[in-house]
Amino acid sequence: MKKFKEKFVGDSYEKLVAIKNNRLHNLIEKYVLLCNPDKITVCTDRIEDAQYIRTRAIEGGEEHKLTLDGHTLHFDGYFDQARDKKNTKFLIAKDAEFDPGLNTVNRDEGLEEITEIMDDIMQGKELYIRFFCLGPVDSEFSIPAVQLTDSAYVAHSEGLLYRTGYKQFSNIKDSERFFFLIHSAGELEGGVSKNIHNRRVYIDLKENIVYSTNTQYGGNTIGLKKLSMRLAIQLASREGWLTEHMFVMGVHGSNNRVTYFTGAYPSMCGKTSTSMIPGETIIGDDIAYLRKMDGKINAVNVERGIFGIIGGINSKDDPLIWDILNKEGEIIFSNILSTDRAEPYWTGKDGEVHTHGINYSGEWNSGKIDDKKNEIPASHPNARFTVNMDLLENTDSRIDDPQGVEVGGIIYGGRDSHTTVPIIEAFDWAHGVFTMGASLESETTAATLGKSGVRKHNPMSNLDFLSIPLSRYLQNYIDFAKNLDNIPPIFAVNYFLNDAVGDPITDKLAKRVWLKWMELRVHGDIGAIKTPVGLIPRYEDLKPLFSEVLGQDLSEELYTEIFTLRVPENISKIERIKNIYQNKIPNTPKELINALDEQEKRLKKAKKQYGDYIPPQKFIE
Ligand code: SPV
Ligand code: MN
Repeated sequence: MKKFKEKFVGDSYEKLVAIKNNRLHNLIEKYVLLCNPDKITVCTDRIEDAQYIRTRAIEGGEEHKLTLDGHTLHFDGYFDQARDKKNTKFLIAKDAEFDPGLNTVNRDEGLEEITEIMDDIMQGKELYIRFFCLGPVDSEFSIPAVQLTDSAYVAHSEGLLYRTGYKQFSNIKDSERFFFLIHSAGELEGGVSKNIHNRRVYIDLKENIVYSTNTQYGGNTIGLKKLSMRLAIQLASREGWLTEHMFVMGVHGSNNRVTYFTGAYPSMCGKTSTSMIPGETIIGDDIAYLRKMDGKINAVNVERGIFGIIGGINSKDDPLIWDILNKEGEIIFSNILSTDRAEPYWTGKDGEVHTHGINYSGEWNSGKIDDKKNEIPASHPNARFTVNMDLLENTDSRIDDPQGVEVGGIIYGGRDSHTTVPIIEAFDWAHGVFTMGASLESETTAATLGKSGVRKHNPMSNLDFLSIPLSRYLQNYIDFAKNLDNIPPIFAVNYFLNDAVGDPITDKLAKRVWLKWMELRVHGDIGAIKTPVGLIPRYEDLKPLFSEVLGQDLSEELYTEIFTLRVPENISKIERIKNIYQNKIPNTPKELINALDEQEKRLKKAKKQYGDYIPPQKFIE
C-alpha cells in the first residue's frame, strides 16, 4: 500500500495498517490499483468518521437536505430502482455443484469481465473504506465485513444499517474469515450511475468477495445487505447454522411474557410492517442468523437499521414508522418526491396530496408519463427510508445480545390472493418446512426489476439469495431441528387473501391479531382446529382477540369466510410445487414429495366428504 500512500486522506493510512491482517491489506492493495481512486478515506468506529461520510454525501450531490434536521434524499437512476436479478450472478468454478435455475457465470470469465469493468472505474473519485460487524459484536454470530465504495450514499447507508466493526476487525480469531465488498457507482451523470449497461453484481463464493458496479440502488450496492447474505448462506451451510431472510421480533403476551418470532416473507409482503406493530418490540426486519445454542434455536438481527419501503405508510396502518418519518433524526429517503418546500412526499402519505416537485424522474407533475407511456407515480413503488434502530421507540432491549434471543415460533408469509388462509400452523417441523417454507409462493412485486403480480415459487423467501443447492438448503433445515430440546412451531401467514369478488378478506391490521394468536399457541394456551393443511384458529379464540387488539367484532360469518378451506386452489398449488421440485430441482429430499403427497391425499379425502369449499366448522372433532 506504500505505492499509493499519498492517496490516503488524513491519517487513513495509519488507520489501515493498525489492523494487522494480511488478507485485508492484500485485497485493498489489489483493488485500489485496479480501480484507481484519487483519494482514499478509511473510517474507524468514531463519530467524526461517520460525520465525514454524511458531509461527503451532500457535497458530492448524492444526497440532498430536506427541511427537517437529519433528513436527506437520495435518487437512484430511473432504471436503477430495484434489485437487478438478471445481472446478479454467482461466479462458479466448472466443477461446482449448483442448481441449474440459479444465475451463474463461469468464475474465470466473470472475474475477467468484472476486472475489465472496474479498470480505472474510480478515477477522479474518493474511495471510502468502512468496517462493520454482521450480527452483534463479540458474539458467536459475528461476521466481520469490510466495504470499499466510491459512493458516500452507500457508505452512509451502511453506517445507519450496520454495527461498526473497526475495533472488532483487529481481534478476529480466524484472520481469513471476513467478507470483502467492493462497489463503484461508476461514472455519474446528474448524480446517478450513467453506465447502467455495465451494471453487475458478481458474487465470488470462493473468496467471500462481492463486486458491484455501475449501480446505486441499495439492494445492489449495500454490500452488507443482500450481497453478504448470499455469502453468509454458504458459510452457514458449511458451519452448521442458518442465514435467513427473516425479521426477528418480540410478541408481548400476558404477565410480561415476551415470545420471539422470526418471519420470512418476500419483499413487499408485510415483513417490515409486521415487525413494527405497535405494542410489540423489534429486533430486526430483514435478515437473521439462527444458531443452535443449549438445545434451542437462537436468532440475531444481522443488521442494526431498517431499509424499509415507504409507499403506503400512513398514520393509521403504520403509526410507529409514521412517527419516525415525521420528526427530526437521521433518515435517508430514497426515490420519493421532494415537494416545493423540500418536504418528503410519497404515494399513500396522509394529508395534503402533492402534484409537483422533484422525484426520481426529475421535475415531476402528476400525470407525467415515461417513454413507454406509463404514468410516473410521485414516489417509486420501491422507494425507501433508511434509519438506525436507535431512532425507534419499539426496539427490543435485547437487540445487541451476543447470544441472540430464543426463537419461540417461525413464520412464513407470502402474497397470495386466492389459496392460503391468513394464518395457519404446521403439524410439526417437517410439515412446516416442506409444505409452508419450501412451498412458499408469492406474487411478484416492484422490489425486483420486471413484471409485478406473477406467482413465483420462493422457498423460505430466500430464493433470490441462495448460494447453495436448494436440496441442501432444505436438508440443512431438517437437520437443524435434530437434537433440540425445544422445536419451535412453524406458522404460515398471508395478508393478501381476497374474497370471492376479489376484495381483501381481512383488514390490513388483522396481522396484529394473528401474532397474538401465535403467541398463545406457542405456549399451548389455546387449542386449534385440525384441517388437511394445518391447524387453524377456533372462532371462540379469535373473537375476543379481535375485540381486544382491534376493537372489532368478528362475526362468525366473516370467520367462516376467512377460514373456508379452498380445496381446488390448494390442490393446484401442490401440483405446481411438486412439478417444480420433481422437474427443476436436483436431489429434492424425498420427504418433501411425501409431505406434499400426504397433504394432497388429505385434501382429496376432505373434498369427497365435504366438497370444494369447506367451512372450518366441518373439521371440529
Ligand atoms: C428486499 O428486497 O428484500 C429488501 C430490500 O429487503 S433489498 O435491499 O433490495 O434487498
Ligand atoms: Mn429483504
